[in-house]
Amino acid sequence: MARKKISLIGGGQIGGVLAQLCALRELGDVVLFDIVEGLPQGKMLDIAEVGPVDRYDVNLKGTNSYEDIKGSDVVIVTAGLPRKPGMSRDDLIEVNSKIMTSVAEGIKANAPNAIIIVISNPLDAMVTLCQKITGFPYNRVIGQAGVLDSARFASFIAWELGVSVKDVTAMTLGGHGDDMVPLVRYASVNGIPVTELLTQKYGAEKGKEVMEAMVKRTRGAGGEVVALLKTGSAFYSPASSAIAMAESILKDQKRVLPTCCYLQGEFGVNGFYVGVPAVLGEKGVESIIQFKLDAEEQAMMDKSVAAVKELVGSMK
Ligand code: TXD
Repeated sequence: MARKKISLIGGGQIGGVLAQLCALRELGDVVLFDIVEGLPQGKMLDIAEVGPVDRYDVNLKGTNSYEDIKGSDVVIVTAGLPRKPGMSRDDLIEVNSKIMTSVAEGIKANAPNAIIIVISNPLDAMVTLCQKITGFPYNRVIGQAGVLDSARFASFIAWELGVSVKDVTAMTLGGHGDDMVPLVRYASVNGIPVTELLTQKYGAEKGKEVMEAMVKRTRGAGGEVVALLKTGSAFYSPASSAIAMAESILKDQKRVLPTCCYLQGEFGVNGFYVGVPAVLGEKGVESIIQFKLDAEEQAMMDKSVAAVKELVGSMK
């Protein structure tokens, strides 16, 4: 089997962790691109020099030239500014739209067959723009938000119940904003409903309150990290989340992961990128998994989608 090639556009905080994770998992050869001279070269040299310790054997290259991304199977985009305390993701739209425009042009010209995973914020708008400019089919341009938002939700549940994070499944749908939709009804500990476990622990009323607090914390979890770091936003967790998606694509695993996908009628949404469960394989999004939302969930989804529409509409 030919070696896979992964290109990472943006060599900042998330880009560096992405490169290291690709190497540690030997997902393929890795190119790290940034406009800052020396930054991607320095990071890749640093990561390459520890191959003998971590025992990975992949080619790692830092570059300021888009030519080097030729032949990429997967391109992950983190180029763009992160939030500072007090900022919403949407505050980044103007500056990051300009960056995304040049990035998408670079990918289109040099890696026309790649599958693109966008991480840059505001996520739903940046994926939309990236697809528009590249003109790539929708199944090959997707965004990472849901894997991370879901992992945050699952973490809070595990900590609350005192059980292993390995045994909790939880999922969020919708946009990557404060109106995202954590799916309370389907959160489980190895299949046992979390709502039931919370009722056992606290009684029905207090159990509901505890769940509501976790939903609220999930929605604000990115901001919680920003407020602590003060100089940027989360980077380990978004990197690991995008790697789970990239790995499913590169190895054709067909994992079902919450993914920012272009919807054409699914969940009642038409013509917008929104987070939904998708099967990720060698073709990118191979299918979108639909199921019936109850009235409350649908109302939350509608609100989240409305926010995405407004955000996308605000792009010049
Ligand atoms: O889950 C998610 N989707 C996210 C998204 C979770 C957390 C943070 N998320 C967003 O990712 C965040 O709001 C930012 O928009 C991106 C990247 O975050 P990161 O923390 O990696 O930001 P850095 O460290 O500032 O890195 C950005 C890099 C930096 O090295 C710049 O020089 C580079 O982007 N940059 C460019 N690269 C290529 N081309 C252009 N034009 C360019 N402009 C800046």
